[in-house]
Amino acid sequence: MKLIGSYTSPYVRKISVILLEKDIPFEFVNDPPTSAGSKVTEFNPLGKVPALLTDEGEVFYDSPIIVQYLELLNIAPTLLPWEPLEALRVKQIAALADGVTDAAVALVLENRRDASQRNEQWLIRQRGKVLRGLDQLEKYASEGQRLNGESLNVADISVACTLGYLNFRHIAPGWCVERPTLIKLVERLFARESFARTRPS
Ligand SMILES: N[C@@H](CCC(=O)N[C@@H](CS)C(=O)NCC(=O)O)C(=O)O
Repeated sequence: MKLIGSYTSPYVRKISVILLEKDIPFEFVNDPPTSAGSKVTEFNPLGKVPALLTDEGEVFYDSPIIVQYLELLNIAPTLLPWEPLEALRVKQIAALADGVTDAAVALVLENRRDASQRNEQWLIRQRGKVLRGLDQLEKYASEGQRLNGESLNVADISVACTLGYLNFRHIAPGWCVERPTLIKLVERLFARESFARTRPS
């Protein structure tokens, strides 16, 4: 199995963490999609990473689809509840975390533009998504059921990758203020080998 990605992408990190947690052997192909000569479009017409190439030659993208594929392999530990509606609720939290990442990526890209060309309304809109998303994630984490529960799941991994990305790119640097449960969650997860081995440098 090959994981096509880049070391700094939080979506790619999510898949790497899941592969490591499940102890599935894989080859990491570092191919930042925006670099000259990238071959990512050969695997994903959208030109985005992650893309997963199976040993049978099939390609899966984007990250929630890859997560679903890896769960279908029935390799322990299972990272979604067995009951379909409960699994959907966990996936919704993972989607919320991905949405916060999407907004954070949009902020990073907009901030790279010349200050005179930045769209302030757009920046405010993206910051709103990040902050409201984090507030909702803090609520889920405090409930301790579908996020921050007893056994590791896809929502935990997605949220930790999102928060790792916020730290890495210095987006919403005060996110931990008044979000104590999220802090505890990421401290616990960042201590795992799967997260230590995939930390963006
Ligand atoms: N929804 C996608 C998002 C993937 C994504 O946006 N990846 C970024 C890297 S962080 C990318 O490949 N960007 C290149 C581009 O948008 O052309 C997923 O979950 O896989």
